[in-house]
Parts: sequence; C-alpha cells; structure tokens
Amino acid sequence: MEISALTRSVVKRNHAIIAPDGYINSNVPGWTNCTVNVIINEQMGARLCQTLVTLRAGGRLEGRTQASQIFFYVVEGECEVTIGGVQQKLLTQGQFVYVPIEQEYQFRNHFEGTRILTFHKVYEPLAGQAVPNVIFGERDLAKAPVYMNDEALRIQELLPNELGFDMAVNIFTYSTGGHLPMVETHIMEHGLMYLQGQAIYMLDNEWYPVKQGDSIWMAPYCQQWATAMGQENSVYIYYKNVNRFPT
Ligand code: UGY
Ligand code: MN
Repeated sequence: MEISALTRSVVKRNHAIIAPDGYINSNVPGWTNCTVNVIINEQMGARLCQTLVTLRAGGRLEGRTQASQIFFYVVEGECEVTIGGVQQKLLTQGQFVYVPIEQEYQFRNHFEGTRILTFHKVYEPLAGQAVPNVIFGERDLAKAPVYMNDEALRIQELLPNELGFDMAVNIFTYSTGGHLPMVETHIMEHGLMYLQGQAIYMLDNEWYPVKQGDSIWMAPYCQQWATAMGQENSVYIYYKNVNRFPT
C-alpha cells in the first residue's frame, strides 16, 4: 500500500510540480457535471491559469470569456463545441479550440471521463493588431519541425506566431535520449502538462522525475532543463507568454 503522507508534488516560489495524487476539486460557475482541478493560478504567483476538467456523461462547460482568452485541449475522449452560438464541431482527443476574449462558448459531453486541459491568460491588446479569431486545430507530429537541429526534439506550434497573439501553446516531443540543448534562462513563463512518457526535469537546480499526467509551472527566469526517460516518447503541451513589450 502506498504511504499517503508522500507526494511528488512541490510548490516553490518560482516553480511547481503538480502530480494528480494531490488534486482537490473546485466548483467553477457554468462548468457542470464535471470535476475541475485548478493546477496553476495567480494564487501561486503565476500569471496564467491552467486547469484540468474531467467531464461526466452530460457534462457541460458554458460561459463567455471575459478578460482572459482560453485554450481548450482534449486530452482524452471527445466533446461537442459551439463557439459564438454558430460554430459547432466535435473535438476529439488531441484536438483543440482557442477562444478569444468576449466570446460565448459551450461544450457538451456525452461520454464518461472526457478530459480537457485549459490555459487561460488575460489578453493584452496591441495597438494596430486585431484581437485573434477562434481557432480549431490538432496535435500532429508531422507538423512539428526539428528543434535546434536536434532530430530527437520536435516542437509543434498550435497557435499562429503572429503579433495579435500574446500566448503560445506548443507540443514538445522528445524521442528516446532527447534533452534540452541548454539550460534555459528566460523572461517567459510556462505552464505544462505531460501527455506521454517520463522525464527528468531540472528547475532552478532541483531535479524532478515526472511522467504523463504531471503538470509543471515555471515562473519567469526559473532555470529549466529536461531529458526524456524510458522507452517511449516524452511529450508535453506547454503555454508561453509571447509578443509583448517587456515592461
Ligand atoms: O519554448 C520554450 O521556452 C521551451 N523550449 N521551454 C521548455 O520546454 N521548458
Ligand atoms: Mn522555456
């Protein structure tokens, strides 16, 4: 039997590992017949919010984005989505919808256990740039170029790399033996969730074994490095704030 007084989760000033074993559910108005786990949030010093929603049959996510844009990614299962009252679509595993600010959204779930990951960020408008439109898309390794000339690393950018967007969401695939080519030290913040495999993550000189289902928060300037571990690809989806003047 596992010892209940142990966890791999840690919460520090500038990074956190959140493993599913410590989840406690939140109630979110308009999100019904589901469990919501708020994994990253301003309460821990972050400027993004990351949640994992597990829907029961008949689950609904209904609302209108306000100051924050929301990126919804189907980790497991499928869900019907209506955006702005008109665009109806079935989103299946690996597919996403980006919902800009001030937009109605409705998700209807028919199957037990559909899981949706969300990234929320307060949108910072930029003079001369239009607010982005709704975007649908999907995970596709064939659309993931090699990263920094290393065949073991591939990054797929899910959102257009255009100035109208102030957030990026990417899928980073490390094949066996792949590792970040350097320790990164940067102003951008990250929220991520492992979709597949295992890894060792270094955050500010502390070393963490991580695996599918784990989430990580990295504050600006949290030093970071990672290497894949095990026989299968190590894959995470991550958020990054981009394209705005450093204040
Ligand atoms: O885009 C990035 O900063 C990315 N290479 N960081 C990371 O995966 N920790
Ligand atoms: Mn980084």
